[in-house]
Amino acid sequence: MMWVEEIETLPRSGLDSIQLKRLQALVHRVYDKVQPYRNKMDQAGIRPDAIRTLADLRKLPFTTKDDLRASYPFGLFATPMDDVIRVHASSGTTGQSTVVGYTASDINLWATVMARCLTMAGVTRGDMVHNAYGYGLFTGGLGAHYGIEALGATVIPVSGGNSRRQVTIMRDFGSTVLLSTPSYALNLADAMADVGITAAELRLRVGIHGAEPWSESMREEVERKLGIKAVDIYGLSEIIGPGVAMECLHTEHGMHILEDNFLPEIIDPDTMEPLPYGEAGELVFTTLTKEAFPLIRYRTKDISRLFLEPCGCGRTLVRMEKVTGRTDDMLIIRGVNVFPSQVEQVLVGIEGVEPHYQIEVTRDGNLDIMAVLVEVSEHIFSDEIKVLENLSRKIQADIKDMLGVTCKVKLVEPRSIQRSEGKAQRVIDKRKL
Ligand code: DLL
Repeated sequence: MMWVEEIETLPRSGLDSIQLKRLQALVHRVYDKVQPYRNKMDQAGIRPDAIRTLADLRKLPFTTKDDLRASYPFGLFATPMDDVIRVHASSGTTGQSTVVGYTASDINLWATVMARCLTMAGVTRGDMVHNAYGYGLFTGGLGAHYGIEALGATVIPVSGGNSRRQVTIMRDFGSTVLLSTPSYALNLADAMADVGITAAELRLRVGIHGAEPWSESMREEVERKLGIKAVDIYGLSEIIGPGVAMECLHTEHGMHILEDNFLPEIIDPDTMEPLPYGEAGELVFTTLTKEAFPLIRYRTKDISRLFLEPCGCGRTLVRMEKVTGRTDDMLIIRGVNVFPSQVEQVLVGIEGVEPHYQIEVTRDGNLDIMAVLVEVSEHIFSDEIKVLENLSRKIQADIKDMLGVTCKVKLVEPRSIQRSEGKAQRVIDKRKL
């Protein structure tokens, strides 16, 4: 168990004073060590010692994904590279992906917050944990892995894919806890049906699912098909990876944020003013304890709400509502974060293609299917079938290279994609979550 009672059940004033101390130290540190932060603070006329209370947080400038891209790959790191022992990256396999780094102490912190999250779901040393989050640049697999080990439970580092084999492993090894995206949990349920293994033959007790949005009806389906209690876990690479917030077994109303490390705010995405508890808006985080890649007021673009009401588990940590949407157009396709602008970037480099396109997302069973409709130019359209086939194959391969996602490509006639009068509607998301 990793139940840090002296922090997790602190009265508000105790948590506030820990946060303030850490925030002050952080602001001094980034001002001294990270040029882009110093520039931004200078521009805003803020000196580090202007932070006297937690309310002064709002004086600090926001950080956005664009800031991260502008300092790609390591420009926002606050420690020398010699002290960085791991990097991860999200969204896209090339160019402007978001790169994050960890010192040894950051990896330790990550393992601890992840272990604290697992504890919220009742995971203990005695558990056999089936970790089906992807291992690699994605933070899911390795982030969860270190947390499971820190807790002292047994980790099965199975990663994603090969679902039938996974089901056999779950049965033979007696997995008691499943970690996966919610959609992959449903895939595993299908694979069970395919190989003829029933939930009753498994020892699974709880599933910890996140990395993509999922609804209450999906939760019911996962619980019914796998015979488990399914809980939500939230995180993002920029802030640390999985382990930022987690549902406990007492609540169906939000995830406890590990706010001794990750200081949350909700802002109005238009006015950028902080909103009071209970109101929906964009979630913003400041990392209070990270060394290599600290972030100040990072705009997640995720929409949520914060609640302070006491929870049955005894934790006083603030809770965030299940993420209900985003303020930008980011899509999550089979666990990969995809921005329509990345698809556009591929298309503009291809001869014979018009800059008119639409991305259609559907779900076949539990699998996300992305189709890209692309207008071709007049002269290509009247060409032979073979030319069109080659073009479509090239677009598919280039998108796969750029994003790591296989999509369907449909070439359509010139001027057949509806022109909009304002903002083009690039995405049609037909998934019913
Ligand atoms: O998805 C980290 C993670 C791994 C979380 C495993 C939970 C479990 P990124 O790839 O950087 O990191 O994607 C972060 O995914 O801004 C949200 O839009 C979305 N997301 C993550 N968790 C949830 C969730 C990982 N529980 C982006 N519900 C975030 C809804 C989620 N969306």
